[in-house]
Amino acid sequence: MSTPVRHYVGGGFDACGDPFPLVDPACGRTVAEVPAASATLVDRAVNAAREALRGPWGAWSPADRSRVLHLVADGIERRFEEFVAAECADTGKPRELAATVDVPRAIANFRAYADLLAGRGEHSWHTGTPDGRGALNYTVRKPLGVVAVISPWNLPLLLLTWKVAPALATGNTVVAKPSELTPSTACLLAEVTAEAGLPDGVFNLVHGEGANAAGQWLTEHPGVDAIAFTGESGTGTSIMRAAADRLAPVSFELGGKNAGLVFADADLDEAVAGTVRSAFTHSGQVCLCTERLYVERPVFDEFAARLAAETRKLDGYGPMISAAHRDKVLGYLTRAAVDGEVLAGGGVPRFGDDRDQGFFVEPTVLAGLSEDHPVVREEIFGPVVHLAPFDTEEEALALANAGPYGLAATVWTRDLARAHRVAPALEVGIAWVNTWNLRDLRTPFGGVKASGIGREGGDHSLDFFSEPMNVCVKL
Ligand code: NAD
Ligand code: 6OD
Repeated sequence: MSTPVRHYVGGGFDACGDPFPLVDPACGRTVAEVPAASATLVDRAVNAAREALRGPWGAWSPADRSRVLHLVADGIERRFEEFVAAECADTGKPRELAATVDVPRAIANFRAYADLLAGRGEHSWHTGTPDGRGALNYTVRKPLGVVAVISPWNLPLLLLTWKVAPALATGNTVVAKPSELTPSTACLLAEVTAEAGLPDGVFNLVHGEGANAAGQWLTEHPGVDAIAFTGESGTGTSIMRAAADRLAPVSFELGGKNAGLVFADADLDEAVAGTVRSAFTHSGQVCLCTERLYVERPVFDEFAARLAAETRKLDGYGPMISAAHRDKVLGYLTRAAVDGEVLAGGGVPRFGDDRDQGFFVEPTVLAGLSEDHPVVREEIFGPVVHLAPFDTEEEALALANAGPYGLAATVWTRDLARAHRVAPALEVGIAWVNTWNLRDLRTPFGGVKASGIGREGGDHSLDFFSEPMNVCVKL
């Protein structure tokens, strides 16, 4: 590992706290120790962040902040390989994924918000009043204050920076708590923020678990003004309770059970290749991954056979994040094998090397389960997709829109009118047509129903992390 796991509070690194093991999911070995922050350390971090709001940072102009965000991006770029190595070590993901998605997106997150901020400024003007009396109104955008950023283990750096960059862009200070399973790239990020010249206390980092630990202490802390969280929907509920007492605003990106729709007129080559990506990228451990695929009946058998064949060819994939998560995914597969049909995968691969002690699960295609089966209803967050046929567009929409989640969906069709009819009728935050996970960072990102609260991305993030205030001057 490239850097020891340490807290970063008020500009100083610190490894205090009871250590817990950091396990390499690709081989099951403990590779390092992570210090668990005490409640006192969390308190220190929040106080350092509060203090920094009153320091020079509070007087930095948007242009100054934009410049420092670019310097952070430069710093990640300079240490690109260290970031890639740390992300792969913590998650077990293939190098190619970290080097083409996670780390480039972290850089892009800082650059995108630096550029947006520079273009947008912090004042807007409105003159005149409806009744014709003279007044000059202007709106000032102010930071919320101390923001807690709590992130999960699947895309650790990408998802942390997705919130940290706009929070800093808008002048807040941050206390971040990455997942206890993947703390390393956050430590590198702390080093880079210091190298970039971010004043002490503007970015703080504490490690530890969530419930009854650093995560909970942070969200319950009266000095935290807002909470930006990505993770499970159930955790969102707990955090919302913690925030409710002091009415702290929350932005939540939560779980999903994403559906895909393949119409008979789709380009099946594209739909099969696209579904392999959408179901099995990072072994299904991306919140946007397709776990339910509905295929129009005339092409169902052909599609299922081709998807299963392509799935069997997959190799070089990464493990589940932990033994516990592997066991959870395998539990679903055991039930699916009894109640339905396994078209590809379904078990644990054997490699004949170290990886046999890791937490791998085969990419798996299932069919034949009822819509109320737990495999079809619950988020699995593993390399598992279930196929079912449909007969009409209305039925396809009803199937896709069922269930408690509403994060993302894919539609595969060559019929333009159908695409524009079906995509907006999906109850999700983002629908892709003939593609998956094609991202423009200026667009709204988030979920409906149990998949989230609020939207991030572009101006949506800058709006969440700042508060507009109106000043009215009578002329
Ligand atoms: P998780 O909710 O278990 O943990 C996420 C973070 O919250 C971790 O840092 C954890 O320590 C912390 N945490 C846990 N309990 C807490 C509590 N009571 N108070 C405060 N903090 C607490 O999620 P995970 O297992 O790390 O991530 C997988 C989940 O995240 C899946 O459900 C996935 O769909 C979701 N996810 C959603 C998105 C999105 O954009 N919608 C993106 C990535 C992951
Ligand atoms: O692309 C993004 O901005 C984003 N937040 C992706 C989330 C992926 C979930 O695992």
